[in-house]
Amino acid sequence: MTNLTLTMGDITEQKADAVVNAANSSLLGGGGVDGAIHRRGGPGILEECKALRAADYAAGLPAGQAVATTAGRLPARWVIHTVGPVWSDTEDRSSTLASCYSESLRVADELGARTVAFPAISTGVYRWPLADAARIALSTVRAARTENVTEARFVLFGQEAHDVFAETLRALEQGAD
Ligand code: AR6
Repeated sequence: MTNLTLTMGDITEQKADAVVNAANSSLLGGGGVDGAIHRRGGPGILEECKALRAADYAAGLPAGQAVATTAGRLPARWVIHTVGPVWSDTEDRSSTLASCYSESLRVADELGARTVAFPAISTGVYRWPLADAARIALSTVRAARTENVTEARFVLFGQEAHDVFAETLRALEQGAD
C-alpha cells in the first residue's frame, strides 16, 4: 500500500529514491520540471537519455510511458522520465495522463524504490487544467498496487497547486469522486 503525501516545493530538492520528470518525447530536455532536473542533476542524466534514445527509443518515448536514468547530482537515486499528454479541448487524453503515473510507479517498483516524488505532470507547458489533472493523478496513485514503493509524494510548485491537490485528495478520501 502506497502512502500518498503532498508537499509544496521544488522537485529537484526532494530527497527521495526516485523523482519523476515531466519530460517530452525527445528525452533531451526542455523547460519547467525537465529543465530544472537536467540543470541541477548535471550532464549524467542527459548522457543516459541519449543512450536510451539510441538503444530503445529512436522515435522518442511515447506519451504515457516511463523510463529510468541516474539522478546525477540530485539527492535521489533515479530520475523516472515520463511524457505527459498535451491538453486537448477536443480529445480525452485522461488515460494517457493516468498511465504516466501508473507506469512511473511500475518502473519505480521494479527498481526497488521506496519513495517516489511526482510533479503535477502536464499542468505547465502542456496546459492541463490543474483540478482535473489532480483528480487523475491522485486517483491513479491511490489505486496503484506496489511491492516496494511505500511513499508517493506529490511536490506542488506553489500554494495554488498545493491547495487544489489537497482539496482533491480530501474529496477522494471522502468518496465524493
Ligand atoms: N518542481 C516542482 N514542480 C515544478 C517545478 C519544479 N522545479 N517547475 C515547474 N513545476 P511542466 P508539463 C510545475 O511545464 O506541463 C517541458 O519543456 C509547474 O508549475 O514542467 O508536463 C518538457 O520538456 C506545473 O504545475 O511540465 C515538456 O516539453 C508542473 O510542474 C513540457 O515542458 C508541470 O509543468 C512538459 O510539460
